[in-house]
Amino acid sequence: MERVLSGAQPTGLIHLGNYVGALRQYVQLQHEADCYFCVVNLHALTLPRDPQELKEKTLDVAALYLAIGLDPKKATIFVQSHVPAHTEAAWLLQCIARVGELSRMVQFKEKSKGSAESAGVGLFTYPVLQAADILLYQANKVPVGEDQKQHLELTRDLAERFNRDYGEVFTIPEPLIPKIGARIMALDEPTKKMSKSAESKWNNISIMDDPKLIEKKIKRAVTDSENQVRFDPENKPGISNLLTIYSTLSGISISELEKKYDGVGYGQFKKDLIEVTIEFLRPIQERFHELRHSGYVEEVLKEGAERAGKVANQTLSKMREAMGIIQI
Ligand code: AQP
Repeated sequence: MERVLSGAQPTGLIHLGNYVGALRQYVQLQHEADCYFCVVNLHALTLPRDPQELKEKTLDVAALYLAIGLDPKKATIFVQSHVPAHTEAAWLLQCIARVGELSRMVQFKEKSKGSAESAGVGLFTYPVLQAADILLYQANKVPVGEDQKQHLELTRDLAERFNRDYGEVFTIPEPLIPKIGARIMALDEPTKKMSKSAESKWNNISIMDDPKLIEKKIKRAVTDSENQVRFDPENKPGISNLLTIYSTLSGISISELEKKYDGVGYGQFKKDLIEVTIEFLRPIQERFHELRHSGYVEEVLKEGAERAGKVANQTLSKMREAMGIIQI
């Protein structure tokens, strides 16, 4: 059976981009593969965070995993920091990673705002921790959005280098990037990706947004002056982005939607998309509220950490052995 590993950072509430690009795949994959899904809270420390908020958001994201349909009987759900093997494996991999390859990471350039001098070291080395997250589970497949493609390539390079220099320890993972929705764009600036940590609240739709806010956000979403519902990401990024969201949430293909709204205009299209989004999120939000403070999330995470720890420690032990780290 194939092994799958992926995770989301508790840097805010999951948004539709996270869902469409990655988490939607988690739900499907849990029926087909041996899946490990973590809340990568150590990654969230790469930029300054309020400690209390980080704790809450870690549990929020775990509760959202369950609310979107992840079943702890089928998939192992855990928090990254609960499996200490991740940080040790990251150190071992840092010793074979190169400054040059990490300097080429686009996300580092973006998040450090071009100023490497004042950027945190954790922000610089975080793709290596991400490689450790993946490689410890011998994952064959990693469901992610398009923004993670470069980090996955680095993970593969590190795994291949380790296997070559120290002997075969790691499975070489492949990214699973969806054909549609791999990069959901910001509603207010559709040439940039939708992001949790965006400054403007009009950037994204959080899975927990209430109907009124969803309505406001979609009404304000940037389109163009053509008033023609047509999928053309280059010339019509705003409307194409909304079509992608509409299609993935409703299950109606983009070409059918184009036909449906031919000659109808943006007003009706947005009105229907508001309805589709509210109805799609309603059961997820209800389930989130049922679970979040019930004690169940913590139970799932405890059991998940035990299960994940067993697999991770086996690989870590092989890494230590291969690198000459004495074990007693
Ligand atoms: N806009 C997006 N479209 C499609 N997929 C996306 N993902 C993120 N943004 C989009 C995918 O969601 C998964 C979890 O992401 P993450 O928590 O690792 O955060 P991120 O990739 O750094 O992006 P965010 O959500 O915008 O967070 P911040 O603002 O904190 O950086 C990943 O598989 C990612 O590819």
